[in-house]
Amino acid sequence: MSNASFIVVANRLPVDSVVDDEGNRTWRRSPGGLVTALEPVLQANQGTWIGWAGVAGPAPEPLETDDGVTLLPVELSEDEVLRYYEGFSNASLWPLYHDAVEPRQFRRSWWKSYYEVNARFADVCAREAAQGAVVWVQDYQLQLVPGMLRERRPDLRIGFFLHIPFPPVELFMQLPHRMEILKGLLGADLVGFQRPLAAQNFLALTRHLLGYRPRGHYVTVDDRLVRADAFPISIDTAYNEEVASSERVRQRAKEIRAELGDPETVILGVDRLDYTKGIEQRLKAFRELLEDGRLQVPNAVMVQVATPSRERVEQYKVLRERVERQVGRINGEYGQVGLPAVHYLHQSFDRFELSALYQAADVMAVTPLRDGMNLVAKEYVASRVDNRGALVLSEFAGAAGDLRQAFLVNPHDLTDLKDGFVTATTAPLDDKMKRMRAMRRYLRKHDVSRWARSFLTALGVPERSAAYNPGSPPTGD
Ligand code: ADQ
Repeated sequence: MSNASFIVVANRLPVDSVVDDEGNRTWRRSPGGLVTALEPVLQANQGTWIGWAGVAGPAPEPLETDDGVTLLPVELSEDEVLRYYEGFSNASLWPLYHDAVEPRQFRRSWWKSYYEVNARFADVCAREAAQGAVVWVQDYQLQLVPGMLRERRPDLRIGFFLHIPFPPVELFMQLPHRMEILKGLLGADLVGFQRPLAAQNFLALTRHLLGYRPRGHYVTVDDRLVRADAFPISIDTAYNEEVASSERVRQRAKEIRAELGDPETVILGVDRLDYTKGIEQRLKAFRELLEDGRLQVPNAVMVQVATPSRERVEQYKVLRERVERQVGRINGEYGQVGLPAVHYLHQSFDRFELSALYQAADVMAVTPLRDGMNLVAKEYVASRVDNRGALVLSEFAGAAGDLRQAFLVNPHDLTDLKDGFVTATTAPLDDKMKRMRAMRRYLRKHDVSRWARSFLTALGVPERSAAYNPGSPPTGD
């Protein structure tokens, strides 16, 4: 047994293993909200992050960062990437948990691989954890880990956080091996969700499937109390504001507007190219608005950034083709020479370019059919240091529970979606600024470090979480 007192277990490490031109293996940091949130706790405890390094084949050697954090890669074979990750995680669980907005697929070989990979993560963690350590397991790819870990190490304090929605009972019941998944999650002391409704769905399921009697946020499992509650994730607000305030970003935002032909209205979408994000519905709404003459090119243009995602999964290939065909059709019908109606970018950008895009956008369209939270909505608000711009936000994004002053729409209702765009475009400036100010205030208070702190405090980690040291181990095994 090793001596890690704080462990994060996630499908991916916060770094990618890459092979450079000379064939040497190096690490590339992949900065993200989760890393920012967890870094202080990991550093204070000389913690360990367990995850896949992003390339199939034997796991690279563990890496110790300058801050004393250990990154521990877990091996995934090519076949496991196909079955555990692309299969069960992304073609079975992902669509089902997002209200089955696309049909889910089930294959028995995918489940077997999901089970085996989860067991591997649990084994590595059980080996690394110090007596009484705190373990925080992340997301839908690892739902069996809490249960497997508890079997191996009952002395641990285990938290689990689901980044995506948790479906209502009727939908969850479709899932083969539903019982194992539910029991896997119940291995945790604390199961965290983005929204209160998700926690309620989960607790209702323990009653429905297992005959338990949840009370408030708690359910008793054997002689343990498991808490299920909402912890809406957020962003590093101060960092987003800092980037947005830089001269470089301000200049670039002006440039972008000029490059777009200085239109009156720039509507922006920034999403992973995923069918849950409602990109097709958004494009359809924009096309109909042009058709109806309620918006006109070149006064109004749309920029759609669609980050490449899960490109080997069939549904994602089909989606890309459909979106690109749709963009082509809109530009064919409504574009002018040198002035397309939709600027489509299938690329990743750095924080500066994204921030400049946010600042260049009069209307930000965040209209997923279903989304756990949606950080793009929050990044847009935090980046509007000028208090301008308007956020059109889907009621089905977890973010709608936090950003209440957004222009809320139902993306399943095309008329409502179109009206939302027009209202956001034409609302008086003082109304828009009032909304933006209120949302910015909210995000200043509710940032990602508060999210991590509140989860860890609920898990029993003392309030001074960044300097947390678990002291004397609780009794257990
Ligand atoms: P995602 O589905 O990936 O996350 P989201 O919350 O919107 O969705 O986060 C996307 C992130 O990627 C944002 O930080 C955004 O800035 C970045 N990004 C998007 N396009 C980019 C581009 N072209 N270049 C560079 N960066 C880009 C899942 C859940 C969400 C939940 C998060 C966190 O599906 O609902 O909010 O986890 O819990």
